[in-house]
Amino acid sequence: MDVNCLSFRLFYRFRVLLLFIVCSLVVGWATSYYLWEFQKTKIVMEHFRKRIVAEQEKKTSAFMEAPAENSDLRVCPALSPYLKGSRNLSFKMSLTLEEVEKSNPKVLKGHYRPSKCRPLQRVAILIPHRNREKHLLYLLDHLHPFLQRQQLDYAIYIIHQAGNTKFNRAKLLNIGYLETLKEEKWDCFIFHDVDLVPENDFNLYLCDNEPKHLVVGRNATGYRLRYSGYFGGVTAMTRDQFAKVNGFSNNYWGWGGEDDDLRERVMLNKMKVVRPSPEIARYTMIFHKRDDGNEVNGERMRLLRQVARVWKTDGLNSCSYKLLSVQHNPLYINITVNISVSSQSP
Ligand code: UD2
Ligand code: MN
Repeated sequence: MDVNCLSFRLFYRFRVLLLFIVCSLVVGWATSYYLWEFQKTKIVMEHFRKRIVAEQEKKTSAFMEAPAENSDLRVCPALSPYLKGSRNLSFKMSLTLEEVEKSNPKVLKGHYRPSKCRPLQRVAILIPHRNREKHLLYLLDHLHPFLQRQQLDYAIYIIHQAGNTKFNRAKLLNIGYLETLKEEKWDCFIFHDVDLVPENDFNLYLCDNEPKHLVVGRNATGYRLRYSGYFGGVTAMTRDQFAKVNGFSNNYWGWGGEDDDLRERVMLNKMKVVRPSPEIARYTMIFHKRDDGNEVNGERMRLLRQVARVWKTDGLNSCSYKLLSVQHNPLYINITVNISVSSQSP
């Protein structure tokens, strides 16, 4: 073998060795990166878990007057063992109500209660609605499994505004509160937009010692709080907290202002708004345009200036409407109402 050939072979082996070392380094780096990311996720989840358990245990005492039935069962843990954390949501165009019903066999007439433990709060989810059937379907598809993983005793109510007159989100939610209390003595109310889907099941649909705002961030606003007093989208108030502020105002027709009005009422009653941490309180808002019949309310600024003067006489105690029907569907209870100005209390 001549010298040239020998040096070529050595050089070739050296290059193979070098390639091998580079590949090993890359594979090693990638593996350790993924292990580190995995470890980090585990640490973050554990951090959430500890913090929420501590917070929830502190609040539990306020709800020790537990529901009478199933009283032989132990109280559900402060944090359900079934939680999965943050998830990427997807919305299937072809989804049908039958499919969602099939995948939630334990929900009966819109209601679910865990069989293995006893939750300390009974939670009514109230959703104001008109002409948003697809959004409702997507929300039901995500919310039912989400709430079951949280081991809640809950029911989903849709408060449906009949007719084409201006939409009134706040009044529909007042009606939801009044009508659902005729069915059961709910402890906690979640006022919920139909198009907001929670991304992280550590965002507990339970009430606190103070009114709770559950939407810190959403996809459309870069997951940042829109402004410091923001109280829109999804909020949780106990039966007593909501009664204390006399509910929402009934006078906000069309888009905007009613959420700020509720916050004013909370402040006037010496309560404060609490929020879960921003990593948890994240939502996807299903894209939509402004609906016909929900045009911006030009009166909202004027109304907001008079909250302190009118809150005691405008709210739950002055909410007049005509109840048209209450239907118990498999996945939700549908309450249809006529709230046009001329309608009267039932
Ligand atoms: C914001 C608030 C919302 C409310 C509203 C002003 C967030 C995330 N949400 O929502 O809580 O304060 O501003 O009023 O900041 N709806 C129907 N049919 C209609 C119109 C409205 O079902 O024709 C219901 C539905 O549940 C919807 C909600 O009312 O999610 C709020 O209306 P929007 O989604 O049009 O208003 P948006 O997204 O600006
Ligand atoms: Mn919306």
